[in-house]
Amino acid sequence: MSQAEGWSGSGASGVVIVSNRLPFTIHRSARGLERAPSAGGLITALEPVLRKRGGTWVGWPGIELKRDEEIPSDGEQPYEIQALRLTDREITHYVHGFSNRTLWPLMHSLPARARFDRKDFDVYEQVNQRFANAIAMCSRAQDLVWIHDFHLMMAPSQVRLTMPDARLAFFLHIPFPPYDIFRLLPWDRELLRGMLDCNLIGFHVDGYAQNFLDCVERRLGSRVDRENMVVEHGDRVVQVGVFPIGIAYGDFERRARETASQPETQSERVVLGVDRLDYTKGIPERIRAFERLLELHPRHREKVVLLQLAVPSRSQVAEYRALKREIDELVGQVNGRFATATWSPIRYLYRSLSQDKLAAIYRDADIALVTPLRDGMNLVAKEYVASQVLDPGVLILSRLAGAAETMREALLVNPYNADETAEALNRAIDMEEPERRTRMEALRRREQRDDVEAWVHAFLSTAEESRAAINPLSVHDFEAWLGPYLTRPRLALFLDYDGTLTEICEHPAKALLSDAMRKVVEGCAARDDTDVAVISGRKLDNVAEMVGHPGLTYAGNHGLEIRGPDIEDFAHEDLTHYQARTAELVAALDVAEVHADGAWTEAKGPTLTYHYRGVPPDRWPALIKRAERIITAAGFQARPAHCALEARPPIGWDKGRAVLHVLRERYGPSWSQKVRVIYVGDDQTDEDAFRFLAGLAMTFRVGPADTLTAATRRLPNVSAVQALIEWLAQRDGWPLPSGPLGPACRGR
Ligand code: GDG
Repeated sequence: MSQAEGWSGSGASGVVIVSNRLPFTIHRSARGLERAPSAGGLITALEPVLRKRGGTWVGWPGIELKRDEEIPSDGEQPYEIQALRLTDREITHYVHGFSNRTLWPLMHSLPARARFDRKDFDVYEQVNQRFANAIAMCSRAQDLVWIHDFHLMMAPSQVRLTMPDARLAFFLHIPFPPYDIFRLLPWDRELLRGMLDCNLIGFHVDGYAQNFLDCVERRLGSRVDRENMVVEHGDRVVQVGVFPIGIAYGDFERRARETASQPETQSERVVLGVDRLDYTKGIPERIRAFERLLELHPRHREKVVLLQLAVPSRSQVAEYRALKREIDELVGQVNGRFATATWSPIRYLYRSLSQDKLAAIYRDADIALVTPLRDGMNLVAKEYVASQVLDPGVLILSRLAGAAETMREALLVNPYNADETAEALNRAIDMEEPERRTRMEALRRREQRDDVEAWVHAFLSTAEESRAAINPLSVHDFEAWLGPYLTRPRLALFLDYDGTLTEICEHPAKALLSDAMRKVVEGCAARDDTDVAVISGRKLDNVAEMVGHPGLTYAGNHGLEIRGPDIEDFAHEDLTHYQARTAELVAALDVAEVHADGAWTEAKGPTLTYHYRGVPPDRWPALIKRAERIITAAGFQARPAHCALEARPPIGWDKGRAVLHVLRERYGPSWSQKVRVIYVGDDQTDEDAFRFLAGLAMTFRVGPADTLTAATRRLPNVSAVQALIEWLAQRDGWPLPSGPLGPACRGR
């Protein structure tokens, strides 16, 4: 038995399913609170799985419950339920706001419908945090936590904070749009980073996975290996996979065999549409295509009907109510135009049916017209196929549904093209039995084989087995990133010191340059087309001494003092003034006793660093707050750094401005035509340079991916920096080592 089969509620390791909605929805009625099955593809797919295997389901019951209201129990619940209560405000901003009005249209490549509202996003983040808390409460270390869909894209990071070793997996049920759509979201990087805190991320089709990888590479600067579908996220490697969802095929087939015909399908030939009432499903477009059929091929009048079933959905959102009105009117228009005394072309039902009835209707429909404008997968197409147990019908399927990637034997159409869809309908109505049978049998075989159990098994086996690894950083990566960029005669290479050229040490005096790093930096400096500058928060003399190479440019105190070949020595004009004031600041910090338990201050002339690395982490927030207050009161700016606070003069000067100063001094005002710039740093203070140099340089942020960066790319650690500098030292003309560079570039 594989590990995946071993996941069950009773076993040592279980599965915790997390989705916005629980598999049931609570309704208030005269009899009190009642349960009803939830609608939608995710629930239809996963509920039978948990029913069979056991485990826990974390989600929201779909209603704001009063404090004293308990969820009615269902005697035969074969798995645990962890119900999350959402307030009215959370429902407004998290469900109807960010999930339904921002992400849903954007992810379906309909950005004009998307609304971007900071408040909605903030509440989305808070509710994701609440889900993360609920997950932490009900899962054990060995469980697999499987988070579902766009409502919960940030929950993984929040789980990771409290359970660093949790086994987290994510599946997106809707499309992942191309880069130029996803980047429209003001918080796109936050969501990408949220997902990347999982070990495995699954999509329905390869196109969505590729779009995701594009966004990760271009928006986060992470290293991506497309061949193996893995992403380097700080010191972790994340597996991305393609898992096209299936349906409970056997269930549908059985229902279709056992349920009697329904009145809705007992007369003319039936073209069937079944959807949640949603603008992505293309219902108005479908009605127009059917109208077009009746215009182009009048012989079908009085012989064919369009039976459209629409399940009420998101009716709290104004756009969905408007869509309902649009469909009502359209149905009225078409029926008004073509109806005769004995025939109406469109039969429209706005309600939910039982699965048995649905299966019987699928079975008896001659044609399924499944034409979403965009759809992650679309289960209706698959359910129709599974229900074709008698005379086989014809499936017409939108090319823009994920299902079209595999259901090639369907008649594929562009849902925006009414003429094309009308012609496909005409062809389907006339299709002879042998062709219908051939197409349907092929479709049925595939759906039977790739059913929902197979999907769950494939996903869980990958989650269990995958020990995602990424090829070590190699010359090919640097060639791809920097080859096209290094097109000027000279290169100016700016390097931060602590955490970039050396590991961060307990005490700054211990952060010595390794021989190997020294060798590659010197290799770069020895080239007559490359100028190296080291730019640090240390004092100028100190950083120059630590590196110890006379030919380099050095910038100390975050660039307040600069010295180097071909530039006049520079000291910012306010240096002396602030030098005097740092002494007062040291005294103020002393008085406030923020030095207790191993914190200490390092006065560096006009700036000061307050180091709290030696203090137990639970005391950090209070100490930081106190130190920040004192620093600000003394007229300095308090800026976060690595386990430290920097007190800097508020004079609008930072590492970014210092870099520009060096470039102008050394190469003149038109420096950008002569020189290419690379900047490598690991610290928050380097972010000033990354922001300043955006579009003007290639920038690298070193270290774990636990914060956002403005840098172009990320490097995981100091070894990777060494490999980069080695590549730069040996570039063009020099013999390049093949394969991995330097020592192992993986995390230490
Ligand atoms: C999301 C993605 C992806 C419909 N009417 C009734 C009813 N339904 C059921 C169907 C089907 C489900 O609703 C709809 O599933 P879809 O896949 O078509 O669409 P979404 O709800 O948008 O689902 C989608 C899916 O997640 C899974 O990953 O395929 O792309 O958007 O199962 O049968 N069920 C009942 N009565 C109805 O009247 N009982």
